[in-house]
Amino acid sequence: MKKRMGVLLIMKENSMKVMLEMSQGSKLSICQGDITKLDVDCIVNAANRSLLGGGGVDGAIHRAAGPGLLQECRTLHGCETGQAKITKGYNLKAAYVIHTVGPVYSGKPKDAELLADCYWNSLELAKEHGVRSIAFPAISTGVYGYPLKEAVPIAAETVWQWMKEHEGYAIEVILCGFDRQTCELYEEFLS
Ligand code: AR6
Repeated sequence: MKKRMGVLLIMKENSMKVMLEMSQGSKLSICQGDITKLDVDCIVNAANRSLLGGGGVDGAIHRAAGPGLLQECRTLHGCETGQAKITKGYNLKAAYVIHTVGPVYSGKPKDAELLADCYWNSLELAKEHGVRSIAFPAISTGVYGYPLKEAVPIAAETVWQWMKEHEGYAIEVILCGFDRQTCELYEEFLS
């Protein structure tokens, strides 16, 4: 992927921009806004190991999905860092929520491995459930302190690598940035 600077000026809330496409219909898009509002088969939650809710995007997803989500999460008995578990979406437009646990940033090489695992394992689980459109928040870049400039290339590269390795499986993957800066970094990286 070539890097190009300063491409994105302003993206409207929840507007989608296709960045990369494959011949059989798979797309990698970016979107700025609230992930809970997206009309996709599945949204990914940046959860913690308890899977029992929290702040940030986790809190927003639980609020939007309603109490059924927490009830189902209680039956999952947590999740290890880098792994992923799936639930229904309850009051969300999305039929499914995949809960993955990003690393707390420590500055060690293991962080990048675990962050990549979150994207990869979420996509594997999505495919097992026949998901054809999935949106990711920028995992670990909030409370867990992963620097955006380091997290963005890992997210984009892992997702694109997975899509290339599963070329026969048509899927739209959306990298959803809550703020403009996140989207600008995705766009610069993917352009
Ligand atoms: N839609 C899209 N992205 C969002 C939204 C939203 N509604 N809200 C926040 N973000 P964070 P983490 C972005 O802190 O760093 C929770 O308490 C946000 O701007 O939600 O993986 C969990 O329970 C940031 O770019 O998740 C864990 O304890 C990104 O989502 C812990 O936080 C991730 O920020 C996980 O920390």
